[in-house]
Amino acid sequence: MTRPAGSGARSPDPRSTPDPTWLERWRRAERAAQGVVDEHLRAGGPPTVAQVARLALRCLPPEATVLCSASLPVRGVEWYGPVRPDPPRVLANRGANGIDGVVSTARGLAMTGRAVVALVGDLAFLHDLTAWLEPARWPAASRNDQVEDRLALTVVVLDNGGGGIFSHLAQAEVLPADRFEALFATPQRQQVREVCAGLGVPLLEVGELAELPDALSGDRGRGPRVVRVVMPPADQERAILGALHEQIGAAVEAALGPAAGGA
Ligand SMILES: Cc1ncc(C[n+]2csc(CCOP(=O)(O)OP(=O)(O)O)c2C)c(N)n1
Repeated sequence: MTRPAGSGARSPDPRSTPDPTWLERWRRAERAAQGVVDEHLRAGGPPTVAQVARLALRCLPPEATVLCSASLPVRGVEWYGPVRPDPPRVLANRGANGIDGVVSTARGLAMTGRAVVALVGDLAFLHDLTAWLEPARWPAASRNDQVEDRLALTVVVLDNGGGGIFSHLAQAEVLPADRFEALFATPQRQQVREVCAGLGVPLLEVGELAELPDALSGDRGRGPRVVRVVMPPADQERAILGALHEQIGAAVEAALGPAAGGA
């Protein structure tokens, strides 16, 4: 950046004038925000992506690997995941955030011997059904049922009946409901359950958040399985999360006090 000619003024070196309150203020803001999300976790009601992500990442052991799918699951983990000193490893597919191939990625990770928990939306799950067909297609001679039986793979399907992310985007505001559903939300009915039954994939259904920790810990390492979390309709969840964001903002402002705006 060029200085005005002849001004001779030097902007202060930010490193030489540290604000002693800066770090403490960030910490206060962080504690306030985390407190609100913790309260939300205890709030009950239909499970939100914030609750599922926070609770899953809180109760999984450090040696677990979590694979996050687009679109709400990865946001849930990024925005509401707990802060802990020994977090599980969190991965997501690179690229244009496709919803394709997520279950296959999870299966590949599990085949390296890791305990893998994949958090996926219902459309992402339905987009990659061949991930479940693969072992059945292998000829008997090359199939290794022992490996398959030992896979510690849990695919958690956050089933909000279609592409929930789109309820958070502009098209939800401007399109009539039926057009929005047909073009973006693309809800599907009961398909996760039916597909699991058809493919012989063990399925556990979770209707209450409190059931999630047990669902994640049970039977790990006994072959791939699906945990379907029944989520509220996306527009209902959007309203809950909108209120949560407002509460976070208010708590952070209160924690920082009146000087916050000028700093
Ligand atoms: C291969 C591919 N097709 C389409 C999209 C566009 N897309 C982004 S998010 C999304 C909906 C995902 O729905 P779901 O997996 O149920 O997750 P949710 O939005 O409910 O979290 C779609 C279709 C994409 N990212 N990748």
